[in-house]
Amino acid sequence: PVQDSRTAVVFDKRLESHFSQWNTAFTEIPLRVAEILHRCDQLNLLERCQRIPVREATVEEITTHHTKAHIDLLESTATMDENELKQISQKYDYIYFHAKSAENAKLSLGGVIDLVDAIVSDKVRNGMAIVRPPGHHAMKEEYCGYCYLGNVGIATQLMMDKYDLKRVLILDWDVHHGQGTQYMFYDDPRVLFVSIHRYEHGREWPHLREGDYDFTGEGPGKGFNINVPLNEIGCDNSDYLAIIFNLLLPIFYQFDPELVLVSAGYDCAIGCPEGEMLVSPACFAHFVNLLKPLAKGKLALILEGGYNLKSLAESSALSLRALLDDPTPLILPITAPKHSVTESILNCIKVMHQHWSCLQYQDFVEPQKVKAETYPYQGVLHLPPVKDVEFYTSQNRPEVFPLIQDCANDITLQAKAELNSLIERTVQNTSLVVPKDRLGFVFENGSSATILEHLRARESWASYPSLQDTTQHSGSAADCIKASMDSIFSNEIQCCMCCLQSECQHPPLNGKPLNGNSEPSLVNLIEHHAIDSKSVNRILIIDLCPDLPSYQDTSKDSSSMLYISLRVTAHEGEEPFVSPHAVDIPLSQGVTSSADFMAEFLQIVLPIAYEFCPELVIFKLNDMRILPKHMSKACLGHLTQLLLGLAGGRMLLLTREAAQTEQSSSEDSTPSSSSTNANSEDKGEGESNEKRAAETRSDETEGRDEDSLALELL
Ligand code: X5A
Ligand code: ZN
Repeated sequence: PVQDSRTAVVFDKRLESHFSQWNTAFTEIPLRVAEILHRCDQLNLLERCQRIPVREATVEEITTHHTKAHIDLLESTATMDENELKQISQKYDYIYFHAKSAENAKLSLGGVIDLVDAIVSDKVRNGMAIVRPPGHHAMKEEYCGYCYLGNVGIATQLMMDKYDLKRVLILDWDVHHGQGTQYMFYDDPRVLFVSIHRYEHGREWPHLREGDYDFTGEGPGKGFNINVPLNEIGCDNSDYLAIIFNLLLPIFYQFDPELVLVSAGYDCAIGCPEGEMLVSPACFAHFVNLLKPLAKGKLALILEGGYNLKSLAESSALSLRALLDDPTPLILPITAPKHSVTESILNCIKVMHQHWSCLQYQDFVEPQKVKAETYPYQGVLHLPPVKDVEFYTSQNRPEVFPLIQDCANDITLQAKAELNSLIERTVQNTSLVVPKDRLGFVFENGSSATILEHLRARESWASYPSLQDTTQHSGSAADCIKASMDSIFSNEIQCCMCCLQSECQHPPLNGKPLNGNSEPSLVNLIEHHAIDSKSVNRILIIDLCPDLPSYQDTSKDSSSMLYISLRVTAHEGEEPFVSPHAVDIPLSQGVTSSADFMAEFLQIVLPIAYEFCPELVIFKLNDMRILPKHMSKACLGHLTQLLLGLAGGRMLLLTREAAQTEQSSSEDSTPSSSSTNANSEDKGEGESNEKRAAETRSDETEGRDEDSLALELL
């Protein structure tokens, strides 16, 4: 591992010692972390990370959540004989004790604390704890569900105490409800706890009434606990992304966390018999990519569950790779979420809309009535449930996904083979080519030197070795665009910024020439240079339109192109234009803040883009000066970062140099009153996109030239 890497990993051989000696149904086994490490090593990821050593958590640390009796009992198991271990294990729900359990639990927690501390104190940017035992089911004085100590909850509490953090986001994507963490912060508004879990109206373990969507927190913490119950198995990428786009991301952006912790259980990944869900390993890289712009990139993934070794290892490795900023692997186009998932999203919006103004326009939503009798259990569960309710078995379970359904204990060999080949097929793109350089620049002939000077003035200039090379390509606007596409599709660079003088006519699909009549139009260029000559199948054009063009349907409708215009102003009474090839959404009041913009982007643009599944994204920024004064450049940085999740990160960013530089008059909407606060106040210098996005904010307040701001976006 390299010492100065900005991504940290935590792992330790000692965490492979405790296991269940009697009950092989307890699948929380040492091989889990061993397999993850093996896969990460195969992909050469560990050597690119900084390793943070594990150490045992102290009594003081542990008692921020647990009682002294809880630790004492745990520690006493270290010297118990087999019989005693067996007996005490039986007192708890889904727990085994081993002579090494106490040590492993303390090491796991200690490692998590040190990782999170390193991130908060800016020693590293982000990281992953590949540790066991997990922690999110551990309660104040009760071991539960393979968990002894509340790793994520305790780390959160300690960081809030030590660094006076005011907003921490915990996203628990483990397929089980993280009740231990939920209880810990149920009345604390500083912690936004979000759990997406298999629920089946209470039929799924741990069968808690408080795992449902209507448990939203209490007292000052009301609105800061979000449960997204999945009421059927077989939920896939589309279901999870629908939840993230429609419900979670808007809230995350409004919450504006200072730190993001993920209870990263991979038991929702395809093939895991606990979750019986279908999330593909590559999709976790997208989850990470969607979270990275938050909290200035301060993001820690902490391993919880995940019991199919193959998909656990692949999913974890791809998550780590996303932390390292490798291009996000392509996933299949998303489709409509399941009906039951839509229902859960709407129910969550209904109970959350009063707490989160970003959801308020969805006032009309009518939730499904909660039927009390569908909940088999009430209150907190202390012992394994008496099975007096109808549980799903392989016999009576609704037909959701036959293959996965077969993944129960009675799985046949053939079904197992089919399942494995399905996993194999979803394990895609791990050998995805990483371009030589991440970013290139081209300048149209005659561009003033201003942009270049601004770039050279930056400390981060040195981290772009491609700059000098690609500037040699400069020529006409068309030459620039062609050169960018060549470099991108030959994997020389991942994305490229084109600084043009010519106006890329809007809308591009009407075929107007780029610059007078001597150059082809943008759409012609794309058609000839990418779609025809490089057989690119789908290109997404996102056009940030400053003014009021009405969309003219093109003579050359091409299903290879989708054109989305983000209209920042609109004529009165103007209707949205939607065709298979174009989406033009004029906001009736015009965009007045980053909040409007993020709402439109997260809930309309991103889902459409993920359904379209482009192989190249063209982000057309136009003349930056015309953007409304309430939309911050930091917001643009976030959009860029989010769009980079598409098309394997292949992006062409077209920006037009302003004819004359003007002083920026932009002011952000005040964080407290705006419904989305996508801004960062950090002025730190760094290599991360998030950092650069953050920098745009400080530039803005300093009143730097508008055209230089465009360059911060990658
Ligand atoms: C951390 C975790 C699962 C307990 C399984 C209960 N625990 N069936 O995934
Ligand atoms: Zn789990």
